[in-house]
Amino acid sequence: MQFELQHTDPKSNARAGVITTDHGTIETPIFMPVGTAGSVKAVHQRELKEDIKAQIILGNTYHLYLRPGLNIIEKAGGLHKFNGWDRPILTDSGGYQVFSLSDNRKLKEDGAHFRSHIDGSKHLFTPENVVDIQRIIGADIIMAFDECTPGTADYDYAKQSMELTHRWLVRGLAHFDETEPKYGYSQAYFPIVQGCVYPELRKQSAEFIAAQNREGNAIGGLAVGEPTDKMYEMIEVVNEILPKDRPRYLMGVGTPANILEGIERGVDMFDCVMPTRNGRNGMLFTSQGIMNMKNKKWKDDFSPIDPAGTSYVDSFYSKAYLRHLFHSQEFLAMQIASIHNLAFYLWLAGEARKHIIAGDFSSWKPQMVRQVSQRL
Ligand code: PRF
Repeated sequence: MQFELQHTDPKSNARAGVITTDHGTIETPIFMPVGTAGSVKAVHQRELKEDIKAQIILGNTYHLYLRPGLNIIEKAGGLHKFNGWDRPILTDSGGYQVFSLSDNRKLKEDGAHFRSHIDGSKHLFTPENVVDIQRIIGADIIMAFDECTPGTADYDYAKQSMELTHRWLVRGLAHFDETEPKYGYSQAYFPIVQGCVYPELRKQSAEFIAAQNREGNAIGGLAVGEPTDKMYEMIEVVNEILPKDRPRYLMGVGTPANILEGIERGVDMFDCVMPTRNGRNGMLFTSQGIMNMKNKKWKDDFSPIDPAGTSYVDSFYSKAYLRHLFHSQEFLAMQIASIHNLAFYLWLAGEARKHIIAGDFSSWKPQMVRQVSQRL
């Protein structure tokens, strides 16, 4: 994997670059749709490519390991072959999902012990075996095994948790460096900064992560219950330290406004379930603001879903029709909303990139933050 930094905004830390992987290039800043179980929910791969213009998608170690299981994925020749997505894939390492989904989880020095949320079976994730699993899945970008410290943790807990994440990182990296990709293309390993809302811990963690000198770096443990301005402050502290010539990935963030604020502070990659999960619930993000499609207000509004939208669903379907689909609990409602929201998120990252390159990001961003945050 390579990263070429193309432009830096003169008035902020926003950057435009290109990541090159063996499955193709990614223009940054980028939003990565979440495909937890190897599928971006309610969206075909063809729509992901042609309508949404996704350049990379996410998969989850936790879900894929439990179901369909590694035998099937390896037999298929990796996740790209299994799901038909031939562009880059990044997989999260499982630690975060163990904590949000599994039953009976316990963190110990060796790793995370847990029971499957599907059938109650017992499992252990370690920094080493999540490398093996992500090698078998065949992700282009493999994530380190970390503990995502809750945003409300006290200093002592946050410090111990960060130190555990660092010890796990050293083990994971050693194992990564002594193992090989399975399918002939290369895989990168991104370490993850933790440290909760404590600037001195974030600094320590960013220094530790930067010293590993990997192809890219991630910022974890944000958007997990801390105030939004704390999140922005922590991104600033960390990005002071993370190397400028490597991509920076802010995990699990966020709203359209969060993404623009992250870009301004030097983040290159984002993922979030919001466009798909909230979309399936009737929430549409647009360049003019946020719409709840279940609202009575749209019942006889036959105008296009989003006249400024870039995907075909935006002009093909009306607001009134989409509202009707949601009220009738039609599957098509979720498909339309997911395609629209993802296309909008990709458009927003692409516009940010254009404005960084044009040199007017700093004047474009504040008015865009206002627009995308309005309730329509
Ligand atoms: N760690 C990992 N995955 C994550 C996070 C994290 O801290 C977050 C936090 N926003 C989302 N996904 N491994």
